[in-house]
Amino acid sequence: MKTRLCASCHQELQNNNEHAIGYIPLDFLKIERPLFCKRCYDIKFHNSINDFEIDVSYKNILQEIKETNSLVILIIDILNYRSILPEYLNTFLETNNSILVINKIDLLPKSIKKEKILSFITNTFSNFKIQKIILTSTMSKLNIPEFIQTIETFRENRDVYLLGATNSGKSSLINEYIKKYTNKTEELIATSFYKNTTIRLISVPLGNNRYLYDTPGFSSNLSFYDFVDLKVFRYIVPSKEIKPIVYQINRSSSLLFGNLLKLDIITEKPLSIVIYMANTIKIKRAKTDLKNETYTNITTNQKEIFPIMKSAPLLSKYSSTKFRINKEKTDIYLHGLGFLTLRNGVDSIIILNTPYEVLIEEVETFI
Ligand SMILES: Nc1nc2c(ncn2[C@@H]2O[C@H](COP(=O)(O)OP(=O)(O)OP(=O)(O)O)[C@@H](O)[C@H]2O)c(=O)[nH]1
Ligand SMILES: [Mg+2]
Repeated sequence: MKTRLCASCHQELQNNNEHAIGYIPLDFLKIERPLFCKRCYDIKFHNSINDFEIDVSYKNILQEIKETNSLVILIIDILNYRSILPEYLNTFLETNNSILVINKIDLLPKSIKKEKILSFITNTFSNFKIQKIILTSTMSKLNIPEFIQTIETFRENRDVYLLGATNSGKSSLINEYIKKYTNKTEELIATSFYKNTTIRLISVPLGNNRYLYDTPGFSSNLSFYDFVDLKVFRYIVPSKEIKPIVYQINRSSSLLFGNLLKLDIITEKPLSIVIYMANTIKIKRAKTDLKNETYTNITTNQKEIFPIMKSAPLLSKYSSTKFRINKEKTDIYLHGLGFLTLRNGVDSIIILNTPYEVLIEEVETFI
């Protein structure tokens, strides 16, 4: 039988091993129209995903990029901005010209000015060789023509690679590019609200034997994205514009965000805390000194708290990050979960307890 490729992930279709990539039931292989492997079919039509190992080495991809002098476009999810910087990429960015695309801008409240986001990102990446920064959204179609034009302008007859953390929107952005040149929806790459959707390199022909490459997203091990399971993942990534929630805190207390975050606030005077996170996360006030058992009971038994990672360790094993607030307005960014703005909290102490060692940092304000 002749070799056929999945129309979405471009993997060779096979019907020998149901647990390997490219699997398709035999009967489908006989059909003479574009076909999807079972994994892509399930992603596209059932919104469900089969976990497979990522099938590439980033070191090899970066080596290939260097050798071919290809154009690199880094896709950054605005809610997970530092996750593009695993160690090896860090060194790469210091020496190679790249373009930064800050995607999912539609998730931020409209009141946040684009200029502020741009200046925040420009400062954050000021040590790297960046040729251009674009803010995009494939949802609200923000700057999509500019994104496509940037590829055309900067590629100079070279290959182009889109790199970035998982779920940043690489495949969705490439689909915007494909849509400009074809109206065949079956050629679009599979995307999903899960992590690790793309598991191998996918090449889109640009003509003249040049290609636009979609790559599997990488893990940085500093984001909630890298630690939570697929079920919880889809609830911590907002699906629409975040509606900030304001809490007034008058005395020492805690806020529980599912069992992903216990926020202890030690305050002398009233403090206002604005929470920018997926509105699917249910927050509950609680006492600060919870015993393991009480915390476990609250986070397993109560319907008003969500989402819950079943495999989370005991509360006493959570990692804690402490901030003493010394400004009238302070922004704290929790990678992959969202951010907080604290107002009037000078001298308050904030302790963020999480089941995983994620990166939590005070950032230059962009709100
Ligand atoms: N709100 C919003 N969601 C987006 C945007 N771009 C992509 N998404 C969604 O984000 C999710 C991930 O998109 P993908 O294109 O699959 O992301 P990816 O970077 O290819 O992910 P991996 O293949 O896992 O590395 C999907 O549910 C997309 O619909 C955007 O601009 N705004
Ligand atoms: Mg992808």
